[in-house]
Amino acid sequence: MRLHPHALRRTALGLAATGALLIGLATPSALAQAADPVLRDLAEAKGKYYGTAVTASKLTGTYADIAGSQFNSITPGNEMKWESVEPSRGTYNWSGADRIVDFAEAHDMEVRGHTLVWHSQLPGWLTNGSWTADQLRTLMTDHITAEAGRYKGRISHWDVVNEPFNEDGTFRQSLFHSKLGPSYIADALRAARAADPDAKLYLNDYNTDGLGAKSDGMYNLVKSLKAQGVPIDGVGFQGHLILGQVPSTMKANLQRFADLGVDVAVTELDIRMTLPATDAKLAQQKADYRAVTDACVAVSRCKGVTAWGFTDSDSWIPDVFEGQGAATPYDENYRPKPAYYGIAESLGWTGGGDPGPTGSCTVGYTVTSQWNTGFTANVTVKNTGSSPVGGWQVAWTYPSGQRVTSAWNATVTQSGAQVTAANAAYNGTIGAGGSVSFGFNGTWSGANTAPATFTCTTR
Ligand code: G2I
Repeated sequence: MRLHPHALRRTALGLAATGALLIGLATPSALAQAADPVLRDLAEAKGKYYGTAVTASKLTGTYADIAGSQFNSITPGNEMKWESVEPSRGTYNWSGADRIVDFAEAHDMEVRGHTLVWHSQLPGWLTNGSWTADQLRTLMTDHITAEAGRYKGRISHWDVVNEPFNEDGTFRQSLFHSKLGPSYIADALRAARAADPDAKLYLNDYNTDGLGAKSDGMYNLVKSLKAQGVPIDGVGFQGHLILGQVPSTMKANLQRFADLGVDVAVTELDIRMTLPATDAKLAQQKADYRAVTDACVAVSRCKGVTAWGFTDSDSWIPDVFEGQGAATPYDENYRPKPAYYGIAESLGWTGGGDPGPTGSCTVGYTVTSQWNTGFTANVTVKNTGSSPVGGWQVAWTYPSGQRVTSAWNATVTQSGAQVTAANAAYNGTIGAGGSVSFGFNGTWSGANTAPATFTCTTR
């Protein structure tokens, strides 16, 4: 097994601390290859950061190794939201947020605080209360003082106000806007500046990535805040994008904000596709990740890019968009996807391009037993190429509502009718002409028709 020096260093530290057995590390397919680029080093050489959102509870093992070795900025996916930190009034829970900030410091990463004022993921006691405008303003500024104050000096950037706009560029009628009017934004920024004078204060929104009405709304707001001397340091462009639809005006849009005298950043990048992921879609996604990173590289006030989760196993997309996913730079088994190499190439990596598919494979699918509502199936993956492969992925669509319930010898995920199976840590390698099998139990009703076609990809 070859490991990148970063991965090796951090893994060795983990070992010393836990006394874990070496065999626990024997997961070659789950880790980057020695020749793979290190995104944080490439970004730093360009004067930028490359970041990821994370889930605090997952920060162990390979997930933590990759987060800490590949990225130099981190954003809590949910742990700093108001409902997370103050679930009942006056009762604070900082455990998830603390864990992420501590992890960042241990791995020399910046922290993007997310988020102080947002219409969503608010605690019930706040949304169900009936408040006067003065009471609500005080609750909001006290919340900012408590949270930004707690992490004072440890947060490089705060998303102070998140998603203040409607699609047409008018203000969203959030709890805050409807009670306080647009002045809540300036009040929030002033409170954040007072609580943590060194943090860069951002407004953040989605569908503002290219030129358009919503981006115009943000532009006019920032211009007027600057004119009034309100503390505003930057604008975040979330970048929740669809395959093949990176706005062609993204660079021009980032640049016009920079020209107002604020920093910019891509704060929540993911690029979703209809499953299953095919080689052609993954190649398009690589071009898309590269284009977004290019836009940031081309704008000197663009501080960095953050992926909204670095692995497909930790992404909000399949939960919200039925049948879509594969939106991040690493697959569910922590293998870098073409998108990862697209980012690296944009950041100046000249390692020779991504390894790409290294072979071809075929799939055999057999239902080995079936009963009233359940069945067991066996799937064989054969490497039909002339050289060994280091990993494989198989996908199919169920024609009659079948659901996979539990699998062995592969990691199987299902979104709607789409099923994706990837090798386990121990059976990614298949010699030329060789094959491996995995199995699963599923449910069916009416008919248990086998999938018509399979896609099979290898690395
Ligand atoms: O929705 C995508 C992002 C849009 N911009 C703001 C971000 O803060 C937002 O992040 C997502 C998280 O990635 C999700 O993980 O925000 C979602 C909520 O709006 C998060 O989803 C929630 C689920 O809806 C809850 O059921 C779950 O309890 O995550 C919670 C914690 O896992």
